[in-house]
Amino acid sequence: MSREKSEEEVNQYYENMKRDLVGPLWHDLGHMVTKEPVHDVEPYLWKWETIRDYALTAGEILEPGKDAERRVVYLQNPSLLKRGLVGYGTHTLYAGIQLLLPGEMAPSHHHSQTAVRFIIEGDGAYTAVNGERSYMERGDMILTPAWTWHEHKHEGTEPMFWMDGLDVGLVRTLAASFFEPYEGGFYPEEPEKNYSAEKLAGGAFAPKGEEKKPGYPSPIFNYRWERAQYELQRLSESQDNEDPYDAYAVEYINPTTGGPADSRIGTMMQKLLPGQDTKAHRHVHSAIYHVLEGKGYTVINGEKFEWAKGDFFILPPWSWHEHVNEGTEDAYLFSINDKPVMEKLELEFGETYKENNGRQKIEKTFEPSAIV
Ligand code: 1HN
Repeated sequence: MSREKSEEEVNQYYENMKRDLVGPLWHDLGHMVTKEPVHDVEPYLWKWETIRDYALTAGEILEPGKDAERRVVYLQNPSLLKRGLVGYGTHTLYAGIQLLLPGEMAPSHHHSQTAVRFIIEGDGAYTAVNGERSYMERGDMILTPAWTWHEHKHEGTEPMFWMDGLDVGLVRTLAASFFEPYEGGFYPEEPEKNYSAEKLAGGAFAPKGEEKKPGYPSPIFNYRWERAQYELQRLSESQDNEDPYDAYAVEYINPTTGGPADSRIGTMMQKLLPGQDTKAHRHVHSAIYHVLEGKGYTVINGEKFEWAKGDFFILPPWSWHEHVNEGTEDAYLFSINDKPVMEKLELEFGETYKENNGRQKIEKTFEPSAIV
């Protein structure tokens, strides 16, 4: 077949296409269907002291239930802010640090986002989920599944800090966000207190990667730190249980399904023994990490992110990463991820780093950079 158009006619053709909002796939296929995941999620790290100070100062400025729905300082990924995505840690996940002071209450509401909480500091406050109270202690992981009514109240004497993890970016992208306050402020209390934590022994965990069976929603709201720690202690007694990429790791599960505790946000706790390091791998799912205990670093795409107790960092999708415990004590890393969603959509995929015995070359060390 002969090509009969002059260069000028062809150029005009492309100009006309733009005007009529159609496009030539023969030019653009490579941008639409990339050979590998393309994203604009930067890795980043926040120091605990910085976030804690901002939260405490918020304690002097406003009160939940009076001036605000919740008193939370959220983590803002700088690369996503450039696209106007406010409150994004990764393209799918949000994390914020909530402060509740003694005597304060945060009123009941519900939303289509699913939420998990991880308790950082303090005790004597509870979250009520559909009226069932669960008192929060350091290291606990609490579920607030999408659409459940939830409120918080502090009956203790010291400031209480916890991390909220929600699938804000995912729900926004899918245009599926709904929010509603509870009329009357607080949901009627159910008689049982700490039911899920006490009657159901405070947790359900499985070695990372273990095969899962299908079933029903999780009856556990509060996955107790004591139980997670016990499980990790048991695993770390034998090197056979070591995961090459995540050290000793448990995923919080729904005991009735064997699947993830929350249906959209994955939750994991890793233990690294003093001096222990892992090999690098990468996967489609992204994560937000919180350092419960310890001191060390994570290498993300050749950049060293040094962390200590309380810090938070972003693991972007499809990024090489390995962890190192540099301290003399055990390190515990809690993380939330979007793996359950990727798995449900059959998009999850991973790869291991083959060179240099699985260790990346460190090219630079991360420094937080305030936006000016
Ligand atoms: C939320 O409901 C809570 O209930 C905290 O404590 C943070 C961030 C975005 C959307 C809903 C809470 C939140 C949130």
